[in-house]
Amino acid sequence: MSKDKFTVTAALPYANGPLHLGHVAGVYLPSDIFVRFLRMNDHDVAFICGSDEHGAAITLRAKKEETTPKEIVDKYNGIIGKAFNDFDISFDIFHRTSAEIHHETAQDFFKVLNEKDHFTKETSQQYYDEEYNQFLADRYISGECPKCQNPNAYGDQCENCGSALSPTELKNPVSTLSGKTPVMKETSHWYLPMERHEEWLKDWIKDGKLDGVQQHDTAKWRNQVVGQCMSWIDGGLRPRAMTRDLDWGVKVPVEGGDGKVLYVWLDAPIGYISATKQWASDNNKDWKDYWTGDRKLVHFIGKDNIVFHAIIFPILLKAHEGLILPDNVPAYEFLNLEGDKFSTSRNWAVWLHEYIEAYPDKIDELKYVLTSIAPETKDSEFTWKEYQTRVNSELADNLGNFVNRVTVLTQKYYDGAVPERGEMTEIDESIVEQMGVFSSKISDLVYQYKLRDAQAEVMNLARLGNKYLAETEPWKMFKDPANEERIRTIMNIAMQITAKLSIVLQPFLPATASKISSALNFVSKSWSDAAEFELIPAGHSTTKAPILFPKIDDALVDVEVEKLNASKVVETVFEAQKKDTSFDNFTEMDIRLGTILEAEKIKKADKLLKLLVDTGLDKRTIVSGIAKHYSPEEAVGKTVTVLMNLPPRKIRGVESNGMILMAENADGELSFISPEKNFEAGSGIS
Ligand code: B3M
Ligand code: ZN
Repeated sequence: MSKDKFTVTAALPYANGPLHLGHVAGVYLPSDIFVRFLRMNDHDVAFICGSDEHGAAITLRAKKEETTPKEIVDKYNGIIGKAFNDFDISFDIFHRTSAEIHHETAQDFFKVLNEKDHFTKETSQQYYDEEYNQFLADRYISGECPKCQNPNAYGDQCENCGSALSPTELKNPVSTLSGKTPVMKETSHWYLPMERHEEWLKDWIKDGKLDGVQQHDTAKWRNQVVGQCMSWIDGGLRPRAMTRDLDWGVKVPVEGGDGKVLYVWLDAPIGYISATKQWASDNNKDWKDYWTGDRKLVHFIGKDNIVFHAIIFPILLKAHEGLILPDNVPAYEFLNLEGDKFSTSRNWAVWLHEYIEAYPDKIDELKYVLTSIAPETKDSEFTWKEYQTRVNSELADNLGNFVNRVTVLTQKYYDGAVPERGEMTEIDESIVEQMGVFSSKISDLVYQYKLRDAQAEVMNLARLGNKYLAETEPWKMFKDPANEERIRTIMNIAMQITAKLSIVLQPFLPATASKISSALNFVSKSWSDAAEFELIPAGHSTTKAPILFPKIDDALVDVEVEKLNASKVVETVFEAQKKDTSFDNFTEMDIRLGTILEAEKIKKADKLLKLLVDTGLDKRTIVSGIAKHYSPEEAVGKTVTVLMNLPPRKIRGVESNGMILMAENADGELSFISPEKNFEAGSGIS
């Protein structure tokens, strides 16, 4: 039977910031494990990634850093690419969507679809910033969420309640470029009428069938992927704009496309194809072999990218004709950090490149922990404490300890030469039998994308080895020469377990596997070898393995947690700007400085203070809702800002003449507004 061929992609990270552990745990590490495993099993595989360099994610970042999009993508492509390299993620290529070959590929793709009438052209009214002379893509508009009233929702989504929005749904929309209210202006775009594809998509996603032919094994698709897609489809698919009015991106290559670029979610997945083209041409291969025929296309992604990879991109691939559709879309849930969501804006993150810089010798430790807690079926959490516990009690005490014992004892007893086995006892036979199942158990799990469980099985093999040594205790028998043969047998079997570990560890902890390999003088890159019992013959010479996993001390945990807390940016949410007023309205208001002469609490009104204020013109009573923020003693003597010409009002039986103006921060605390210079009461404010 010929082996399945694979094209494996990992979501293209936006080149708008560095990678954090959430990205690594939920896309790059699992895809790397999967691919390393496939290679060991002689599958023909291409492992494709690159940076996503278009879209508002980039242009907004450029604005924030006060530089150009080009500078931004160059900077972060460099940082991300280096981190992948240092972390030893084994992409065949890490490409970029700003490359010429990508622009051509995406444009050709668009033209093919356009010629085949897969787009419709529609005219609509969209928000436009008159100061910047620019149409505003979704992310360039913010306003109040109609569902939860969050004042800072974006035109495509409210990050507070998670609702998907369209820009026109926002209340009090403002342009994030100028801060002004945008106007409506007509524009036309190419749309993908997704509703045309509903029928085949249903069969394909639910049953894995296309035109009645079985394409993929739906049983292997994760529930949340099928669930999310079906709820999208059941909600009714609608036309989606495939172009945008922007100047950063892949230019629309057909007539009428001036000033427009491809929608980033059209161009980015095509990035997988253009990256394959580049890699193929660098390696004397034909890219088409990787996108046509009987080949399995697998997209590793985060859950926020599901519909793009399991609905929109498949529609595009099928419409293009001749290209394969994904065989699976293993999507990951989110990883949290120390009780909170990873957040770039709040700087609540462990950055991959910073970890590597701080702990260059602890790459496999991080890989191990991230795979152990990978958010395969639900959100999970990284804490430095758990990192420490897992490294110390699992890697060091289990795996490291076993390998160390075996190689040290072999050194001590036999100068490193693997001893010959003698008669096997019942316990030996049982160990050999148990050892036999690991490679197939692990591989079954990997083929089902259950990498957490697969790695746990690898650790179980080490555990089996430790248990064997603990039960047989060769070091205790060593003193009695009568046990010589028995000890040889035990140590030989223990050595076979160690050799097996050096194979099955490779996809997960490649650096550790090669440390063990070099201590044993034994290298196998073939998974099928792991099914064998006898991997190293008697007489083969080995050396002592280094300490594989030094213990993590409390100080590291303290330093890292401290660092996180110190760098956390507390997010402040202020109310959105109010709608326009007029200058006349403003000048009508009489605002002056006043001095508080007396202050007292009002009975049964715990928020109110009754103040006597010297306004320079008179002394008047004003009732103010500041009692939670100022005691009467604190208030007396303060210079404050007074709105004078508000009509008198009775509050709790007391007539209030005017209003004390207060500043309010995002936490709802109030502060008097006092002049920076020592001005007297009565000074006007304008
Ligand atoms: N850059 C979105 C993201 O990083 C996007 C993935 C593209 S994959 C084609 O979440
Ligand atoms: Zn909301």
